Amino acid sequence: KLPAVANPLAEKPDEIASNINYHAQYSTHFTPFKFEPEQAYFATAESVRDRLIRQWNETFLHFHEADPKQTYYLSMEYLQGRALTNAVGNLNIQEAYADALRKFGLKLEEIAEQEKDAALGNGGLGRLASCFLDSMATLNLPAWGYGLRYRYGLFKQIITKEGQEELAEDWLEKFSPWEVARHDISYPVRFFGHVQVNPNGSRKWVGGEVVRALAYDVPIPGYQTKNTISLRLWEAKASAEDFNLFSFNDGQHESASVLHSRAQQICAVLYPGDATEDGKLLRLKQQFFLCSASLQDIIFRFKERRPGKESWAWSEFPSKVAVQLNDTHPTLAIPELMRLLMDDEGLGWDEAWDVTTRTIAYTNHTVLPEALEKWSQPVMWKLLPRHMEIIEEIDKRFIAFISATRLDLESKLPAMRIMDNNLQKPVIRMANLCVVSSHAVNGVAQLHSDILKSELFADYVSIWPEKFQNKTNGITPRRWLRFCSPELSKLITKWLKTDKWVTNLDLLAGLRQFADNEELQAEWLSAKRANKQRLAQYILQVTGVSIDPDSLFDIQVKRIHEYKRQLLNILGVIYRYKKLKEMRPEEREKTTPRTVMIGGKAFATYTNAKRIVRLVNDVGVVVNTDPEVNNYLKVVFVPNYNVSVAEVLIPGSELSQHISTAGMEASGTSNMKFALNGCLIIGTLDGANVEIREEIGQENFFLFGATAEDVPRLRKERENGLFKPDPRFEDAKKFIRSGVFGSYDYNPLLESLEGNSGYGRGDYFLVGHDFPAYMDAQERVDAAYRDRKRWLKMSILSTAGSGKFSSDRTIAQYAKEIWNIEECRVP
Ligand code: 26R
Repeated sequence: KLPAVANPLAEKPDEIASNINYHAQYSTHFTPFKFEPEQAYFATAESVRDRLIRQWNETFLHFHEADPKQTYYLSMEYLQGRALTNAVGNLNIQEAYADALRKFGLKLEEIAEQEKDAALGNGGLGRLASCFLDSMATLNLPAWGYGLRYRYGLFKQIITKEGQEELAEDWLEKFSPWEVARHDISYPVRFFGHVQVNPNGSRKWVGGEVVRALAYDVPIPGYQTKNTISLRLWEAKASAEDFNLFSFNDGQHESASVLHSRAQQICAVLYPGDATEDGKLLRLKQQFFLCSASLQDIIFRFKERRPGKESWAWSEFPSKVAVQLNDTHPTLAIPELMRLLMDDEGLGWDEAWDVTTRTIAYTNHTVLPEALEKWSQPVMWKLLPRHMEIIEEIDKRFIAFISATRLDLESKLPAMRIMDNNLQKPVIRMANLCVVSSHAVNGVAQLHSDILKSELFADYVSIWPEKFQNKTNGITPRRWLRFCSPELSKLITKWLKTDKWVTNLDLLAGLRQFADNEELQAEWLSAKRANKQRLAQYILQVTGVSIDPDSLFDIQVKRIHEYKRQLLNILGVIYRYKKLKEMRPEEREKTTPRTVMIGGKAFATYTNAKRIVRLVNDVGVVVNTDPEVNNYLKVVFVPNYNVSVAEVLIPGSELSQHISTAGMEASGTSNMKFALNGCLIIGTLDGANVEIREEIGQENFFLFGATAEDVPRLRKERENGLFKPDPRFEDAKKFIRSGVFGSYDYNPLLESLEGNSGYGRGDYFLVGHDFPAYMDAQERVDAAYRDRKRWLKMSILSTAGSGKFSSDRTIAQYAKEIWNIEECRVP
């Protein structure tokens, strides 16, 4: 029997159930004779999507009519995770949808589990972009995101006896209900070709290959507001003219469609390996594709909102458009905007330069030398000849500017220039291009921004001191507390007597006054306990290891990298295991039982990172099956860490590790998520840890290790043979070498900790130096955990002190201090 005509904005569970039923029968790719969780998920998602589309259209129309200055966030990465729980939560229809699904005998939370993560990003930088979109929408800001629609996102990680294996993650296998294909919106993007000089001296880029960029819009709802913004993802498609019908029909199937398959490669994968020249070229193509399509779209909209004008007041462009570059990955937006303004719109250099620099702003996310992008000049000349001319001109003018105004800086010029011509391989330094061409440059935590000013960009600071800013990162409290921990959220709302904290996170400070309250502590304990149980269930399900919810849950989850020092963590675990083995049973009884969970993906070609994954797994196998010890210690490698796994891990955590070598982690954002969820931090004075410790109080933070200031001196001392390792550190390494954890050869990994100098050798990351301080801090953790009241108080104070780390605060600062945009609320 057919259902009544659906009302997409239905409020009543009965009507919603009927909408879901309608979609199950008419919208999805599934047979209507089955209504299992997967079909239920798609039908529910499509029903929710109807609402999103309505709001998103209203938002677009409102922006169009109000014509405010608008921000465009350009990012090669977005780690959106799942959308369903977030959408019904933000739209405030969670209860109604849960009720509706109950009518089918289904649970909303279980249905939500069916969704695949959209993992169009690698780690911190991509997840930050996604948190920012949530805040832009929630703050009713006229702002959009632009990105690429990768066919395959971040790989799926499988853990075997040999360590990590990578599989393609087919997130679009059964289509995504959260994107709207915009067949009406597409732009041509050119590659290769040459520059044509016209008789009047103007220049034009012609020839080469042209692919089309097609828009897919992902609606991003704000929390309890009508405003629903857009994440516009581009997909590459060849044009029909590029298909050689004649040769195809003649049987030359491959060669006839070569341009088609070449176009498809552009958005095939996130971060194509760049070990080969072809890989590098493809990555560069991706970057330009994003920049060119987005800027054409931005300029189209600028014109569209000024109908009837023949010549545009381009000097007004920066008062209507702000473009934020998420790291240097979209740097080509700079020469592309220059090109569009000069070659297509006829502006002169000075006018185009003024518009460009007032439009563009740049965020730096890392100081690691190997992550600072440098593109080969010959490759750029081939792929983007006109952009190369423009970049050379910017470089030339920068040199002239320094020579004319700052003779004192001339000796610094070789390092400050955009072009690096002194190598065998001439390259373009993308960060330098960004600094020279942006009106604002920011770091992502106070310490990081200070390091940018005193080191990486020090020479520029004396020219443009006002350009350099800090915008400490933040996280969305919707996904990272309100929705991932409903238990704790309910409690917080009860004790604060308001749920306004969800959009005004500073209100959490109101919990401080109850930190000692026994009633709150008891409720806090039971909420955390429920989350721990859920986490234990999950671990059992994905690893087969059963963990004890009465033990201390200690978690380190992030990309595996030597500077993040998962090796320090596991060496500490190994030392703990060795000590436990040496103890008499009565002594063991007195220790604090721990479950150590480590998770994260290693870049596929990063050998030492992969060895670390394997070591953690090997240690787990031995420890977890050792009957003498496994009541006091368990070690689990959590496979395939991603956004949805984080949503289970973080609420159930009690201690989390943020232990990078000081000065190397730009900010970190999971540290904020853990603290917000009442998890204590053991960490170094690095990135945002510094500010988290300030906010929650030093007595509630387990601090250890060298400071960023100490690091260069300590490395020098080491080089000069002045480092004396702690016996505990030597013991831990010896224990691995003894073969207790299997026969795999860990010597190459351990050798990175030996010797006197060199990146990846000579203990560049100071694991040995910080080891004793780390072990001492771990002892303080054990003692604190044994005092339940004290621990609960610290936990409550962590949450209470996390207000600053809302991405709403971060985005409000970007809006005011960089973008100069204001709220544009849909009535
Ligand atoms: C160019 C290529 C080698 C590359 C380098 C680095 C590609 C991607 C990256 C990712 C980096 C830039 C990243 O994710 N940085 C992280 O940004 C987070 C958000 O600001 C920080 O919290 C985190 O400290 C930082 O490592």
